[in-house]
Amino acid sequence: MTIEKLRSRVAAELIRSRERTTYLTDVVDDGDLVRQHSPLMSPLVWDLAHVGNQEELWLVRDVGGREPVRSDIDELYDAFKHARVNRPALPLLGPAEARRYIGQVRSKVLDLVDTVALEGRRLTEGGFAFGMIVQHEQQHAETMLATHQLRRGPAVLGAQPPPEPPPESGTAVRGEVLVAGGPFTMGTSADPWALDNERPAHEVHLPPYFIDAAPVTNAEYQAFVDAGGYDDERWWTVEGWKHRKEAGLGGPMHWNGDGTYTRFGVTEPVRPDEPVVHVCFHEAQAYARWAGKRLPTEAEWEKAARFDPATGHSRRNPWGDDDWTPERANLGQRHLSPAPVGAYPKGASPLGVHQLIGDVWEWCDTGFHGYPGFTAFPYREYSEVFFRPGYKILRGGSFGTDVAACRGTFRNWDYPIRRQIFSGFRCARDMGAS
Ligand code: AVJ
Ligand code: FE
Repeated sequence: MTIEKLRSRVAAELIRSRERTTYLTDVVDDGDLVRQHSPLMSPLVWDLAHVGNQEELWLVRDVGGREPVRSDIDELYDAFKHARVNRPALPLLGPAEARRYIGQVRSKVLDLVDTVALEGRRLTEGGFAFGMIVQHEQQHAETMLATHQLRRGPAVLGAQPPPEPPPESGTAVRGEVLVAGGPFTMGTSADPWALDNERPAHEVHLPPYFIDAAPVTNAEYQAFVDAGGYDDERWWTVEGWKHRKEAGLGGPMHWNGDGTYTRFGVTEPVRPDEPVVHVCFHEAQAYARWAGKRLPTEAEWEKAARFDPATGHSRRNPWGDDDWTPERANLGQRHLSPAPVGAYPKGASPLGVHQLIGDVWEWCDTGFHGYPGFTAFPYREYSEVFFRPGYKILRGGSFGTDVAACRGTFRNWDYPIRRQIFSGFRCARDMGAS
């Protein structure tokens, strides 16, 4: 790619992410922007100014070496200084002030996109710092979408861009795929916008295993509920059972218990063939044990998604190294739900595993850690400070994840009790186990 092309791609991605942020924050009134819809989430107006503040820190000040737009608010929007639950009590910028602030930052940044050197300095090589900020804004957009799901009251969201039917589905995808034992390349050293925790590429040997060809559906999950899975301690780990009791779990979050769920303010019958969403790691793990299976490890998930047995190489995404197109995966808030299993045959991996990218984040039974040779870049706070016990990995993105923040190597993590995120799962098992 020429430098000119790279500059216009960077600008286009910045603009696209801001369109989404603007949509998610303009569609509600000021009351809904400043209110806390759940103690798990920030007020939307905090996310809004935080996105601008990170952009100011990394692009205006660090990349550009420019004077601060505002030096008085860094502390308010530092995610490490204030837990989400405490953010509504802070003297935050109001909606109008926040919008003005992020607009001021953005106009300086668009100027930098045209002028800053994009080679020769690691921070900006290949547009990295800009890509990091695009991904950051898109990650917060998904977080804001999860906040919308927790908001009560009449529906306000439409899919963006306007609703389109998912691609014609072939036959529903069922069953498991056998992945032969052997080495594959995990992670990447080549992708210019890959974040530090995806690096470096390294070889991983796995014994043979089975992995589900599709995520676990609502109908399958319902069978676990109907079989009394939530009342049978055998299926749960000690930690999971403790949480199941303390939290009073009885089914996925946002299921109403009468065969309906409520999504973004709309109540409708649970669709049986969609991937189950809004389950925590413990629920996923209990289902898997009940089904005689287990959750995949992160490496098993990535091999199923990227490994091409014909070439021995790992692809960027299940469908290949090409960019995403709408027929390949349900990404980008184009639909406000996961799509039925089988809806994306063009996005299947060479091993025949479907819907690894998009629809629902998939819990993996692996903690968050650095790959061999990991180095924090550009700051320890993005990943390294989270390399500690207590988190579980999620892979593949959801219907609410933008393509800029999703690829076969992208790693997400959260606490195993969390389910306000768009989290589902698929199962795996050892060859030989049944
Ligand atoms: C990668 C989704 C776990 O939201 O905590 C946002 C992304 N990092 N701002 C998060 C992130 C800094 C992060 N996750
Ligand atoms: Fe952030």
